[in-house]
Amino acid sequence: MTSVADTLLDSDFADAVVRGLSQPRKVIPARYLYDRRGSELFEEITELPEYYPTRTETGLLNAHAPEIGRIAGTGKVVVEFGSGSSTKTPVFVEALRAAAYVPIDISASFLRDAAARLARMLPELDILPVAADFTKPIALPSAVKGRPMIGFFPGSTIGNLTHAAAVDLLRAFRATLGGEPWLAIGIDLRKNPRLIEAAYDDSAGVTAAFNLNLLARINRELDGNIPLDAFEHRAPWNDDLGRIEMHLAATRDVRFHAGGETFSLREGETIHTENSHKYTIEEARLLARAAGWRPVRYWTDARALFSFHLWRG
Ligand code: AVJ
Repeated sequence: MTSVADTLLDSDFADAVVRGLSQPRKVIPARYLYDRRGSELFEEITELPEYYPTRTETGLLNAHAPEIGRIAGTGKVVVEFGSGSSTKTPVFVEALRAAAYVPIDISASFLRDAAARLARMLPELDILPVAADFTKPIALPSAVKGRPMIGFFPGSTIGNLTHAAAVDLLRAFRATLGGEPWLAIGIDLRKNPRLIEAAYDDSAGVTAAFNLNLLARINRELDGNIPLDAFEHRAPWNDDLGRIEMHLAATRDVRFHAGGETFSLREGETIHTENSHKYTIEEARLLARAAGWRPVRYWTDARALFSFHLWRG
């Protein structure tokens, strides 16, 4: 079933793909990896042995969510940006004794399922889902406007953005939340690049399938004829920019059409599909300040793989 929101997002997708594949260096914004299939594959990634972020962050939340509640105060509206399957949500909304929960996600169908699952787990909780691209300004449901808010942005999703775009997004969160908001945010840390590369190119090939699903999505939704066997997944660490990148590399010269246009790639040419920036603790705190947030506290695991921060607007 296609909702109004899905339809609007589809035309965005067509524009982004045609524009991105027309560049000298081909690129498609990472958020389009997360259609229903992509969101499912991402959930599988979070359980891979090599993918340390999710289980490390979950450990941090289990250990420290009550303390976050004590510092920020309970009874607030929890607004989750890019909620996905909302798996980290119960521990957070319970520790915060949330007055209401507003999950925001780009995948409308995934959002509906996740909200329904959460409603069964936490029947008392007032859940108000919003299907939207949170990189754009969002009007929150009128039922929660003007109430004290805490943003919840786990998973190091902030790492998808360049530093400049991250600052803009974190400023936009302050505007969306209004008043004197708090933000609880997970940020993946810089570490041995070999560990990071393994996390983004797992031995079971799930991350490769996640990346290649973007081409399958183009074929499905934009009437494309991309030969998937002419592309392979690559995940190189970019040390200058402090990020792991995902690319789809052509394994031979290839020509296809999509969204009513024709495109070609030479062997070895890539489509850049995602960045995942890694921060030091100091860089994470500078990011907060650059976006007008005040860092209040942070927590890391014993191996310093991942960090979770509490900021105040
Ligand atoms: C959802 C953006 C946090 O960067 O680790 C995982 C996405 N891509 N493996 C990340 C992702 C490939 C993930 N984020």
